[in-house]
Amino acid sequence: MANQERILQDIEVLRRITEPCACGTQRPSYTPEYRRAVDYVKGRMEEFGLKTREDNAGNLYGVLAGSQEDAPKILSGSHLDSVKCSGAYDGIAGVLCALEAARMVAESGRPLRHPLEVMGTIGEEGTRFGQALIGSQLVEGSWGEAQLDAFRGLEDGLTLREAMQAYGLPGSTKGVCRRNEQVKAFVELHDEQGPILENEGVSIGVVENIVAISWMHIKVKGLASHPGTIPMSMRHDACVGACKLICAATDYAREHYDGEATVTAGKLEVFPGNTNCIPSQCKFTIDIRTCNGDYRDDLVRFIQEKKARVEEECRVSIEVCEGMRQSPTALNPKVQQCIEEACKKLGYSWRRMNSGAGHDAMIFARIWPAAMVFVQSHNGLTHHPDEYVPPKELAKGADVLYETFRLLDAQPDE
Ligand code: HGY
Ligand code: MN
Ligand code: MN
Repeated sequence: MANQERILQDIEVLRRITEPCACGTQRPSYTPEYRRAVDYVKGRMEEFGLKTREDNAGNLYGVLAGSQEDAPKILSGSHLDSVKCSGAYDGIAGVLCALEAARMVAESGRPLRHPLEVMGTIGEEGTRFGQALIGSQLVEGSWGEAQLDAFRGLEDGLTLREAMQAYGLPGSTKGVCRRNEQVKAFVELHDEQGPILENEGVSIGVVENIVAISWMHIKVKGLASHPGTIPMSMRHDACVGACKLICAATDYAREHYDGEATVTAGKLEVFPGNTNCIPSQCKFTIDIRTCNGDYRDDLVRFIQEKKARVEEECRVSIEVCEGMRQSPTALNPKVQQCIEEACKKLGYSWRRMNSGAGHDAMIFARIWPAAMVFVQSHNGLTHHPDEYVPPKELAKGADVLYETFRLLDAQPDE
């Protein structure tokens, strides 16, 4: 069985590897703090005989050799970067539980036939560049050299290539893409980041689908003026325009898709930002999530149409750009079946469910048989310093990964 103390020890060390922030953990990609986290996990991998390497994107791999060297690989892991003011489990739990399962294989004296690779992906959250799932999309191959020059840090303006080079990488995608390799399965463990498992008293979530995601970047332009001299009917208030569009989009989603889709304005910047100045510009983001691609498209359409009405009503101009666009992803039924069998063998309660959060598995599912294991999130909290997975539930997740690897390993390769 998993050694929960080992996992917890690693969780607590990584919790403290953070850049200065208002609260919680903050570890953007390609930063000195990210480097320290990778070095720590690398060291823990090597303690148990995993052969470690980092690819040119900064993804970390720890490989436990199998008895049949040329067998397709089993990969498992998640991301090591975080959102701002994050908790200590998002992404990390998946890397550490995969590592614990690998340690269990190493300690069992019964090597798998298939090589087992523990992954720590980079750039999953989009915190630094406003583009998410960077490491996994460079491995999957839909992103490459072009993105290294196209993406710029939201705060420092460095291109992705420059940030990679400053981090000590060559600044090239050479050797990163693995889409043509023989992979048996990619299994990602993650905390559910919602309340369902805990509320139902169920330990494991077997994920069937991951939501479609659209990130809209919206800029409202008005006219800066004095707040005391311009009558309400003569203004070009960029902030009022932004708020009208945000409220219209969220009202529409609640009215038509409550429980099926979500619309969230997570970032909002008002310029010039003086109390005594009518804002001339307001930039904000809208995050759209739903397992139904048609609902997503309808919400994007609604925002585009509402923009025109708000422009007229508020006498502003509005630019709407759909930055990230991910399709809904159905995960691999056979690998899901293995996870269920593992739960039954262990006597752990489980249920099928969808993921409202995006994950690297949604990218790897394009090229490999991919599936996900959810463990409980206490009070459904995440992207929050108080994020918490009860230790015994975390250990159960590692046990399920271990048994899933054994079941996958016993299957003949196609
Ligand atoms: O945005 C997400 O769903 C994840 O936290 N990257
Ligand atoms: Mn996250
Ligand atoms: Mn995550």
